[in-house]
Amino acid sequence: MKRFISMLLVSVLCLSLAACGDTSSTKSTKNEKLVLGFAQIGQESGWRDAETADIQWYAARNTDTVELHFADAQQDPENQIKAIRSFIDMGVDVIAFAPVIETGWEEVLTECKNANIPVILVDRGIDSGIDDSLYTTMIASDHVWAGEQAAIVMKDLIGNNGVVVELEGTIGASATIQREKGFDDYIAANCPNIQIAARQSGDFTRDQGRDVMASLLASNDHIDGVFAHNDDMALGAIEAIKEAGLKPGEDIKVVSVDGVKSAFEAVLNGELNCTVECTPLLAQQIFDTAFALKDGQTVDKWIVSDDDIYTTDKVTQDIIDGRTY
Ligand code: GYE
Repeated sequence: MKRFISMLLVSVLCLSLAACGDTSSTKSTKNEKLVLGFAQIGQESGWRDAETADIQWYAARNTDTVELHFADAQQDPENQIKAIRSFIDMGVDVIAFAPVIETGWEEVLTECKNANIPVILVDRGIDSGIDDSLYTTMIASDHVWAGEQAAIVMKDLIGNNGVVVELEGTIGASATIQREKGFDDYIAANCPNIQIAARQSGDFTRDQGRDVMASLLASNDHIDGVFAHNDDMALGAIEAIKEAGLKPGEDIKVVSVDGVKSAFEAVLNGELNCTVECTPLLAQQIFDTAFALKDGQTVDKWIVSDDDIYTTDKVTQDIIDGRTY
């Protein structure tokens, strides 16, 4: 079984490498397969890797009906724009991408529209000021909801009183802006005795989560709670809290968003108090939607994920064992 899985992984890798290097036109010369161009953000988090694996795994299992062209933008929106332009040149049926940041997309999305190629935004949105006819649909979690849920849990954990710091994701990303809005608005409206003492970006990475938390611990006399905009930064913050001689989950409460397996393990061992789920398993919806769009069907403007909240009372070893990412 292990051997089978590793062979499949190799073929997924080959497929994605072949896809990256392929700039030839496929639509006009090939068959009735769905040709999808996907411009991924990068590999900043375990969550991102899970999303990529899910998409590539789906494509590898469905080579008879699907042709995936996958590009990794290495966290640079300019690389995503280049990838999207190369998908337009290839004449793909549908373009999907996870916008690194919210702004800067008008020009390239206008080019997609002029080429009659539907666009699916995946897991992050674009600035609401942009003409929304420039994309067809968005498949993503409700990040404002996640921020609000994190605030509600934090309020309960610290007894509606204390000092909280916030580890922000990538500056300018919708996931950052909306999680922060959900969290901050809830605290401002409901928790007059909770002070948000600092907000600093850890760019959704574990290393920066650890470094930023270490400096916040050094510059603040007392911290009751940390809200990390993703699990990787929370896991980094947990390391920093331990290095400072404190107990994460007890001395400092830790709440984050994503719900990856390593975060569940930290919830089970008491170091992380809660992770609000944001599912990265979007491949089925992405491809179903792309098939519908190729077929000329109309789809909802926002296909919202169904996510859950995982606190200590909810995470069991069985749940962890059942988590694939
Ligand atoms: O939470 C984070 C990732 O855009 C929803 O990006 C996604 C976020 C996710 O790097 O871990």
